[in-house]
Amino acid sequence: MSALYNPTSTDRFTFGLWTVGNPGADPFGGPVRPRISPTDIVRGLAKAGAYGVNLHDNDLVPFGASAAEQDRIVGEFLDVVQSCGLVVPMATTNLFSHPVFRDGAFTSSDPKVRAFAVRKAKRAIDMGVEMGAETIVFWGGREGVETDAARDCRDALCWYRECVDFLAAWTLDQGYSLRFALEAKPNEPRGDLYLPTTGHMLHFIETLDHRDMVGVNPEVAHENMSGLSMVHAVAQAMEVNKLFHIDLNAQRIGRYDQDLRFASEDLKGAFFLVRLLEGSCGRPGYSGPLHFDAHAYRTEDSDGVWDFASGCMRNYKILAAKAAAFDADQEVQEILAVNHADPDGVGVLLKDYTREGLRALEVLDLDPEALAKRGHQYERLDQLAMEHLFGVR
Ligand code: DIG
Ligand code: MN
Ligand code: MN
Repeated sequence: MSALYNPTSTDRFTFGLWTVGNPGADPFGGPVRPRISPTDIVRGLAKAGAYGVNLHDNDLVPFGASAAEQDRIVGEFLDVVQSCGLVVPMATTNLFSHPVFRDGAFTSSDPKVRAFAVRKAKRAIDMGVEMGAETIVFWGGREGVETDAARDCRDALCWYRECVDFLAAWTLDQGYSLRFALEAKPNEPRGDLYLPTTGHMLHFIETLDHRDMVGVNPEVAHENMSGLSMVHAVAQAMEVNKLFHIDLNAQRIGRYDQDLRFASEDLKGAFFLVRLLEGSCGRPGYSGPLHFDAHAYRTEDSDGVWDFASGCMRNYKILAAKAAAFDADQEVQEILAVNHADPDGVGVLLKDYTREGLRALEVLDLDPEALAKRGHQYERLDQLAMEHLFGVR
């Protein structure tokens, strides 16, 4: 394989402890690989060329550990992170594994469970700050129902908002300069999860007290699971400056959350996503960590796990090079220029309403039959993208 696409720490690639540390268990079978310790994961990621490592609180510190135990574990971990030259850009809280959260954490009908969840999240945020994290992700893996008889969804949303607002206010009160990134998922492990897509999250954020410090963490698999476009979800978040983090992986439509190696499915979707993140058509890209929330096939042994990690990073770099070549392609630029042309300056009429603009709009010579006859050369344009992807252009 060409060394041209070997990752380096300047590429901002990160992995969660739970990704390369995934032992391969699934609902139908137990683990197939020996567990890797967090410190060995850090060493392996550094060797693989990653920039950073992320974690849930309980990926590192056992549930219910004492403060002294947590301090010891975190201290040892940070020593290795620093000696390996990695960083911890993101931290998150596991509010989905322990049975206490079986009917939700922030949306549990039991206020004592909600209080416990907020207290656990506070402790995880403190730990994240100690590690230098700049972003706290919240994935509401248990925030949902199997039956809507359980509670009114409006109550759930109200409790969700209360908990996020409380944690945001506490974070500011602590003087932490953190941002929260909310991660959507349409279902699994609950029958229906609240706030199932990035679009839902973007609206929810606008209802929060401290909305400026809250953004989204879209995941490829989670948008694709509901048949939606990750490219459009990310673009909508970027347009309003709310892409605070991103979970990169791959997914086949109509299946459980596969969390596959990045770009190993829907290659064209991954291509246009990387093109968006790298900046295209003169627009700025995304400058945050490129996080792979994915894991190796259950068929893989321990060596295969590192093949998986390398493949995630290499695929991103290969697609970034192909996206740059596509945007530099003279024929691509010509087709886009023709399609976006506005020789009569009509577009500006619709930017801001004025009565003068209205009068100009009313007298425009707009012939729908003639407009309907225009071809767009999208078949040629998409074929050009495909030929860049095939490596024949
Ligand atoms: C699942 O896609 C979620 C959890 O793994 C974690 O809370 C979050 C972090 O990226 N993604
Ligand atoms: Mn996932
Ligand atoms: Mn995720």
